[in-house]
Amino acid sequence: MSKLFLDALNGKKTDRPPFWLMRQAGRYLPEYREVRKNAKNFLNFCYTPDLAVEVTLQPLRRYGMDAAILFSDILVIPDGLGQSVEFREGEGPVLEPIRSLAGIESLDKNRLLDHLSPVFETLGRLSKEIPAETALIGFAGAPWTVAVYMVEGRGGTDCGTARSWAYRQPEEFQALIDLLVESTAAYLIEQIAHGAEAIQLFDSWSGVLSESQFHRWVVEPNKAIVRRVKEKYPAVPVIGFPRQAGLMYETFIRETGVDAVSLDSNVPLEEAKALQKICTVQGNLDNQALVAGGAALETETIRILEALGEGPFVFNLGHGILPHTPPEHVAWLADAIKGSAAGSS
Ligand code: 1CP
Repeated sequence: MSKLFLDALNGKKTDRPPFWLMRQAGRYLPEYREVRKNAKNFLNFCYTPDLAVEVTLQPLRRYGMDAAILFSDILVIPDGLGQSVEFREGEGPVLEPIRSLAGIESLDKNRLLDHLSPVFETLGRLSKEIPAETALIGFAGAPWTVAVYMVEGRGGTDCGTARSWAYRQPEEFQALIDLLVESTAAYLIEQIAHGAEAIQLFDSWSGVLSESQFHRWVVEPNKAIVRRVKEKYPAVPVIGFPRQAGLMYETFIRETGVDAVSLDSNVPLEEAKALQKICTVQGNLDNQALVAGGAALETETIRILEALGEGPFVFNLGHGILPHTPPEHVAWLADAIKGSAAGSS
């Protein structure tokens, strides 16, 4: 059976745009909060296939998205490499920061895939449990974004420690990025072997870099991972997400070889339309419009569908769904997209 989401990623124009939402599993859903209440340790939650399968399926049951995304986190890679990673309530992730070559050398890539085997089990089970028309997305953080967390030790910074290290000691920083390229490619290849049908690489902090640094730490590592994954699985589409890359989006698409690009909400729709001529685009509803609902949500949704709906296009947000998003606004959005088939009014 052909899957709408995979058709769009393969550059086909579809009768209506397929959709899924970044962070579609999460705290805005009461049934997620219920599961999370009994799973205090977030990483253990990610490594428990029964729970990870259940919360991956929750948004599909309500809204029938065209794709399921594996429930996990980008920080399972540093955890799998042996860095200390903890998720604290109300604070987000906290890591023991790595700021020297010795720190990089203390990481052990040989334990990674064994450590992450529960994730592969989750994918194997999901590929059997999701509806036949739904695609399964695997993912990882891209090296720059994961390195930012590894070096800064937490989120919510201006990435200054990582940016400064990358300028002062580029060979050292390169060693960290190289380790992440290798680990991430191996991890994604294993995800595909266990049932992932498409891959998204999240480079959430790519927007803080200058042109030269963007090229070295975002374009080159994403390109290297795409090449390795495609060597093994040429037919599996890869979505790049160099968030807030602005004028660098086009270079990113042309140089990395991604099949699709996820656009943040700052990208003008005219520009998104131009990018659609070189690859499938995904995005880019403002997550605050989804919180607001009503006329604001309707206007924004229609603008996007009118500009990009002819495809190849995947409807999504510009960044993850916010925890205080009313579930009924998501229901309205799902209906609006499903009702937007070419020719229907
Ligand atoms: O229940 C909770 O309190 C945990 C909240 C949560 C969730 C639901 C975190 C902590 N991670 C996740 C799941 C997650 N993370 C998914 C699952 C699939 C889905 O989309 O439904 C995915 C794809 C991610 C990816 C992720 N984690 C990114 C990249 C995308 C983005 O939002 O930019 C990043 C940057 C993270 C780090 C992270 N994990 C969790 C938090 C609170 C953060 C952000 C911390 C910060 O502000 O820097």
